[in-house]
Amino acid sequence: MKRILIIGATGQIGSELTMELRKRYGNENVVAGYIPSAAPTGELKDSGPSEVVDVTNGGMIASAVKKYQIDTIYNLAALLSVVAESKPRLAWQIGIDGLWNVLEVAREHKCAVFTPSSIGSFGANTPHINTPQDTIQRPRTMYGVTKVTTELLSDYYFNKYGVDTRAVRFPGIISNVTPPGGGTTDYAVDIYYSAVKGERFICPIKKGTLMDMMYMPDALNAAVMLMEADPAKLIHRNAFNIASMSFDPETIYQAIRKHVPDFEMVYDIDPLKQRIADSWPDCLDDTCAREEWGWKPVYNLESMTVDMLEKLRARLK
Ligand code: AKB
Repeated sequence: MKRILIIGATGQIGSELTMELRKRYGNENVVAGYIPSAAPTGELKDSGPSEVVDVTNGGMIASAVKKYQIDTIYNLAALLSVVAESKPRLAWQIGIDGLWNVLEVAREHKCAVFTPSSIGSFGANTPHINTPQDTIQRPRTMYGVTKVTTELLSDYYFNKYGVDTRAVRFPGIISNVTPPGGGTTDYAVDIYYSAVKGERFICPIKKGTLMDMMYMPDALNAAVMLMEADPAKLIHRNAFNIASMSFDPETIYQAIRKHVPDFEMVYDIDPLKQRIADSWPDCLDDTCAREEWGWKPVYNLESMTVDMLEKLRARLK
C-alpha cells in the first residue's frame, strides 16, 4: 500500500492530484502538504490528513514523512514561468533548494519522488516540431533553468543513491477546479472562464503561437501511471515528454465558438509571455513515454472543450 505526501497540495495540479490519489489509494494514505498562506479548504481539507510542509524547510518534510510513514512524495512546489521571471531567487529556492530537501529526505527514508518538469525546460534552440525526448535544453527563463536542473538533480539522485525519481514534462495544464497563476499557458484556461461568463476575452498570446496543452484528467493519469510503471521498463526517468494536443489561440477560440457562437476574442499581446511562448516547442514527440510505460491521452481539444464548458457552466451559474 502506498503512503503518499503531496507537497504543494493546494496548487493547480496538487488540489486535483490529491483527490485523485485519495480515490485510488484511500483517503488516509494521502497527506496534503501545504504552506500556511494556502491552507486546504472544503473537500480537500475534510477528506484526508493535511500537514504544513514548506518545501524550503527540510525538517518539516522529514517530520511529515516520519509521522505518516510516507513512501512516495509528489513534489509540486514551484513558481510558474511568468512569475519566476520577476522572482528568480525565490523560484530557485522553491524549485531547487526545495528539491534538494525533498531528495535528501527521500534518500534517508527510501521514498520514491515525482517532481514534474515542463515544456519550459526547452529553449529557443531546441527543435520546435516533434521535439525529441533527448535534445538540446538551453532555456533562458529562470523557470526553464530550474526545470532542467530538476531533471538533472533527480537523475543524479537516482544514479548515485538509487532514489526512485521519475517525472514527466508537463505541457500547459487546463482544468476547471483550481486556476493556475503566473504561467505562460494560463490563457488557455482563462479563455474558458471568459466564454462561460459571457465576457470578451483579451488574449495575451499571438495568433499562430503553438504550444502543447493537456486536460487535467490526462495529466493526473500520466503522473500516477508513471509512478506505478515497472521500473525495469524505464530507460528514461527525468523527465518524459508527454503530449495530447497542440494549438494556437485562434484554434482554441474557434473550438469554443462552436459551442458559444457569440463569444468574442481580441488580442493584446503581453511581450514577456510571448517571448517565453516563442521559445517553447510547438509540439513534443512523446514516443518514449508511450513505449516505456504505456502513456496514452484520452482527451483532445473538442472533448476537453465540451467537458470544460459543461463543468464551468455548472459551477459558475
Ligand atoms: C507555465 O506556463 O509556466 C506552465 C508550464 C507550461 O509549465 N503552465
